[in-house]
Amino acid sequence: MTQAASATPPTSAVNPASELFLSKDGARRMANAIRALAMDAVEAAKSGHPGMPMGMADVATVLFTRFLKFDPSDPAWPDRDRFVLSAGHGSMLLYALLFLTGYDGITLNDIKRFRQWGSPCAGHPEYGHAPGIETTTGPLGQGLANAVGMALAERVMNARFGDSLVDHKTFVIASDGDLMEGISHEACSLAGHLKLNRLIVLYDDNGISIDGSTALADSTDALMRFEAMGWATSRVDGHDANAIAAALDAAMNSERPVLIACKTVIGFGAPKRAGTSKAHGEALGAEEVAGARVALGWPYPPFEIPPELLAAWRAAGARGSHDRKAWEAQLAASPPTTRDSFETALSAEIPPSLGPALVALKAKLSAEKPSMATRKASEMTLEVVNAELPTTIGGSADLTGSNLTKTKNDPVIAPGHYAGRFIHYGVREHGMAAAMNGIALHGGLIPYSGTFLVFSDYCRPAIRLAAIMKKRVIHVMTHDSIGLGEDGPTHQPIEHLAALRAIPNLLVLRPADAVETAECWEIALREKRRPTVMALSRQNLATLRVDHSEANFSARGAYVLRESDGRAQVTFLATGSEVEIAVAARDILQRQNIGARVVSMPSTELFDEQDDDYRARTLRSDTVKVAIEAASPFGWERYIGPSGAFVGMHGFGASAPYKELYKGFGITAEAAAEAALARLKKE
Ligand SMILES: Cc1ncc(C[n+]2csc(CCOP(=O)(O)OP(=O)(O)O)c2C)c(N)n1
Repeated sequence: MTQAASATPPTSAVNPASELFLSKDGARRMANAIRALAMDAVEAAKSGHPGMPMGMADVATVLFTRFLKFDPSDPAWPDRDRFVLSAGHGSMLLYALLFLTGYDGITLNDIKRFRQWGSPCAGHPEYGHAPGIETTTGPLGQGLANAVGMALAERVMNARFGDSLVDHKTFVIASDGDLMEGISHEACSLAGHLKLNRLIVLYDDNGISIDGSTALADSTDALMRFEAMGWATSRVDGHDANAIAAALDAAMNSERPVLIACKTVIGFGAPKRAGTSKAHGEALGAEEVAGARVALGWPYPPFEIPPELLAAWRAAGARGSHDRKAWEAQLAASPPTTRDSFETALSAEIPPSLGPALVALKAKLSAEKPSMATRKASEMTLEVVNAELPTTIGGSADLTGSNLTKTKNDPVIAPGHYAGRFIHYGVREHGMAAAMNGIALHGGLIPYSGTFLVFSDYCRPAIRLAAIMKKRVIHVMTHDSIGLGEDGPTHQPIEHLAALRAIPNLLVLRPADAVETAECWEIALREKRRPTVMALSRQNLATLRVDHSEANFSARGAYVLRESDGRAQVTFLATGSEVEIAVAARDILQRQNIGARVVSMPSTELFDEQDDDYRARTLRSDTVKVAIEAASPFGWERYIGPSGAFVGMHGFGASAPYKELYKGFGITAEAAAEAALARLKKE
């Protein structure tokens, strides 16, 4: 660390440094500190994106020094404004801001190690790497859609807890690429509809993307587009601090979400590369960096920030401390019940009452043995869950009546009315999944929502990010196989379970009956550090767990549902709707005095996490294994081994009543029993 930057000036020494950022020239010099750090860090790493931070430095400086409500000494302050750098490739902008304003998590040394192993300054901002990084960005459009979820969560929490505890904004820096991505349409039209007026997007309108001018591929009038979606818009010179401040001032009291198109020059200051795509994503090179130093009037060596500028930045960082303390006093003075429920919501804990309530539901289901679709069982479970857990917030991408995610007393969230618990996301699966990530990131709420499992493909990029970020986001995905019937192959998921199981840190739960469904909900809600996809049937399924037990068997991922009578020779492994087929196949073999057992496997991930002994006892290597799942065989080899059999789908489905489909595709108890017998004969 250099001398100049290592010394954090004591607050007393920060003589009205704010003078500096209030003057146009001072703001430019402060912005140049961002520019210098960005180009030097990219230069040191020999990789990265200098253009965007250099272009948006003036905008970011105005935002962070004069508008954003934050306190680096308490980065998790619940009522802070959220800042999302949606154009995550410009990550050095964020790292520079976090360092300059005084967050502990990013040091100058970290910046010097930009993009290196172990540095929090990763290529793209990664949630959890350092305080102040509100979300993981990089896949364009995701951050913007996360921000919609954050802004919605803010309004919902505000409706619950009032202005004194929840009253903040969500700011976004988004690029041309963010706006070109389809997800921006989904998320931003929802934000416009819901009148999320505390969402303010600073659009880096530099007209450049990787291939060159954006005019190569796009001629949209972004302002007209956003106005049509119900946003307020304005246009400013993104290098004029006063104009930026005036636009932000106007945005602060908008009744609609706001898009401010900031006309900027990518790579501002770089003599040859500024304004060209050459500034976008590679180190500028020694000569260009030296030229930029001259053009910007920045005579300092790499990574050196002159003390008066650092002091001014730290003063900007210290601005929020007073508000934060006042907020803390307000929280302390709130009625104990309000404070309690606010803190409980933020703690993300599940109330102790939930366990017994779900056990009671399981007991009822085991006793009544309904024939019930697991989507219906999920609805029943949600009635219990939502009564115990005020923090859940449901929704559906226009399939509410199919997903059954709306419980009886869920009021709907509507424009200007945020005291509800259910979000009609519209036909916007991708926007929904990303907004759910934003809701989870905001804190205080547990988002769950629904679509058909086949449309998990439309949600996948956001689900993947939830998994990377380790956030509890629960996707209720119904119509989980050919069992949905007549809608045919476009709607019948085949490869989706395998594809979702391939995402690290994602739980895929496919319960076999109503009891397992209750168990799976409990698992998903207790998983504080990973998202869940719940794959649920459209068709009715028999209750197989008829002997009540308090224990959550599904939590082990797989368990023996039916033991064999006599010596076990065959193990059927199945998930979801195919477990009842496995039970029937077992009965066929048992009638022939062949000992067969059934393992229900609601989650391969949870099963893989069990100890060797449990897995060996469950799978039994001395038995022939037959897996039954109405989906792709991909991945089942590891459980059935080379001599096992798979009964399932080997291509796309078809349009017909579901019972005929199961017969037509050979997913029957008879076929499974025959597969087992054929394997036994070979032995
Ligand atoms: C979904 C997605 N597609 C592609 C990319 C690769 N990529 C990174 S930046 C970029 C476009 C750059 O243009 P713009 O968004 O205008 O950023 P700027 O050049 O202004 O920095 C692309 C295609 C990505 N990060 N995410």
